[in-house]
This record gives sequence, C-alpha cells and structure tokens, in this order.
Amino acid sequence: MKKKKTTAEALANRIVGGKFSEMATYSDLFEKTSDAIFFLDLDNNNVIETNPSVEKIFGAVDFQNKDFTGLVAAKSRLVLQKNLLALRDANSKEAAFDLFFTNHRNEEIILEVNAGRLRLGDYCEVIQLIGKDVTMERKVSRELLEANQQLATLSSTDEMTKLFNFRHFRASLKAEHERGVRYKKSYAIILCDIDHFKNFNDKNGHPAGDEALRRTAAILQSRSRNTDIVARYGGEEFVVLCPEVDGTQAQVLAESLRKNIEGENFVHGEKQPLGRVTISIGVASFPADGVEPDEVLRLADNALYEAKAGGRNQVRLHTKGAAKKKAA
Ligand code: GH3
Ligand code: MG
Ligand code: MG
Repeated sequence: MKKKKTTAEALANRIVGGKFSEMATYSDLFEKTSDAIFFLDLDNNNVIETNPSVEKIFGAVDFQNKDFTGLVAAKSRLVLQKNLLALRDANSKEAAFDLFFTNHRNEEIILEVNAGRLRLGDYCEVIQLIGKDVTMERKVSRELLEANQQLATLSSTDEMTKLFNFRHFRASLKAEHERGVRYKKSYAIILCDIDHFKNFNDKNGHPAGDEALRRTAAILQSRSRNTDIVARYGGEEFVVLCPEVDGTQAQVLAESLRKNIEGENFVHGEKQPLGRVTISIGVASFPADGVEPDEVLRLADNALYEAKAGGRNQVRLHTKGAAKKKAA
C-alpha cells in the first residue's frame, strides 16, 4: 500500500518544494524566542539591539548603546572580552560560554551564551549573542552539589570530636593500602588510647569526659601532618594513618603526640592515676610488619597492649619479638 503523506510533507512540496525552516523569517524568531538576543557592534561591542526576552529576563535595564563588556559581572568580563576578540577575527565563527550579570534587584542572572557573527543584509555585520537563562538551573545544581558535599562530610565525620570517623578511616586505609601495593610505598598506623579514662569519667562526670575527648582530638589533629588521616577509632581510642612513612618515622610522630598530650593541662588532669591525662600508643607499618591492612591494624593493637602492660603513657613499635611474647 502506498504510504500516505503527512500534511506537512504535502504542504511543503506544494508550496516551494523545500524545508519549512527555510521559509521562517529571522525577525519572528528574534521576537518570539525565550532566549535573550543581543546584537553588538563589531567595532566597539556597543549594544545595537536587544529582543523582547532581554527585558523579560533583566527587567527594565537599558542596554542600548552601552558597552556590553561593562554590563556583565566582573567575573565574566575576561572570558567575554577574550571571546569577542576572537570573534573579530573573521576565521573564528562561534563560541559558547557562560555570562554572569546582576539585575536591578541585585540578583544574579546566568546566561549560557552562544556567540557568533551575523550578516544583516549586504552591508552590515554584527556580533550576535544568544543567551539561555540558566540561573535557576545552575542554582539548583549548585545547591545539590553543596548538599552532597555536606552529606559526604557528615557521613565521614565523628560528631563529637569533628575528626574523621571509623568508617572514613577504614576507607582511607583500604585506599592507602592499594596505593602502597601498587607504588611500593609504606604506610604506618598509630593507635592511641587514653589511659584510665574510665577513672576520668567516674571522678569528673561524662560531660567533662566528653570535653577531654574533644581536646585530645584537637591536639592529635594539630600535631599530625596534613597528609595524615586522624580519626576517632571509637570510645577513647584514636588512630592516625600516616602515608609514606615507615615504622621508625611513625614512632617519632607517635612520641611527639604522646608528649603533647602529657604536656597539656587538662581540666581535672591531676586526678588521674598518673597525675595527668596521658595516652598509650601502638605503632605498626606496612609492609615491614604486616602485608594486609587488617594485619597492620592488629599488630598496632598488639603494640598498644604492650604499651599499656608496660605502665601506660608510652609508645610501642610493633616488633616480631613483642608479637611472639604475646602469643606465648
Ligand atoms: P586503660 O588505661 O586500660 O585504657 O583504661 P580505661 O579506663 O581508659 O579503659 P576502659 O576500656 O576500661 O574504659 C574506657 C572508658 O572510656 C569507658 C567509657 O565510659 C569511656 N568512654 C568511651 N566513649 C566515651 C565518650 O564518648 N564519652 C565519655 N565521656 N566517655 C567515653
Ligand atoms: Mg580503650
Ligand atoms: Mg583507655
């Protein structure tokens, strides 16, 4: 059966034998599109004409005969000037970029702009900017991005101490281990536990205990390197993951952490069995001590146990000897 022609096809053939779009007049588009259209003088960037949508988007702002580069927000000026300059060069045909404006109510307006040269009749050529109003779209995606970042921060942060939480530490350890294996880099784990903390709570109350935890966290954070991951391991235990550090180097950092806590004047510190708030620390490293992350962690925990057994307020580096002694 012969396929029936659509009305549009039939019409097109009947009238001109060409496309409808070729019959549309530019002035119709200029008047009716929801995009803002600006014509700029090719020589000096002055606004020659704007379409009705410009007023709908910007309100009653008078663009006529003004230098367009002076009408955009300062942060857009450079990108605009660069693109206009390129468009003056006849070889450069089109450009797409975002422009920021401030309207008369001091609100930000963002246009996604396509710019190009447009020949009007035989004698005149202008720069045509067609701008889609993406203000709302960009605002929503920015808010979404911020909300996601906030969520990511929340899900990796310990509420009380503002350090990273255990979950983030585990993820960082996994990533650091993979990096270590691939690039043959070492890393170390420093496991810290506040000494006699139950005593601190019993004598001074839970809120005072919380305060001491926050203070300990702040000291550990401020005394570690920027590249270290300092996290609350749980309860009164903290962990520092040190990338590209071996056991001996980590022991030096651990010793400085211990000294800093010991040297801090904690409120109620004098009521602790050692006369001050102190921490015990166990250190182990990859690949010298353990070849799997859980093994390194377990060995750091063993070393911490040794530090406690040795009298507390001290650092123990995991050694094969210590592990054997414990297993015996
Ligand atoms: P050790 O020197 O052997 O580590 O003794 P310790 O008393 O510190 O260890 P223990 O495991 O017996 O007690 C830990 C205490 O830490 C008990 C618990 O109430 C307290 N703790 C854990 N989390 C928190 C917290 O978030 N806030 C407060 N205030 N105390 C906490
Ligand atoms: Mg503990
Ligand atoms: Mg403890």
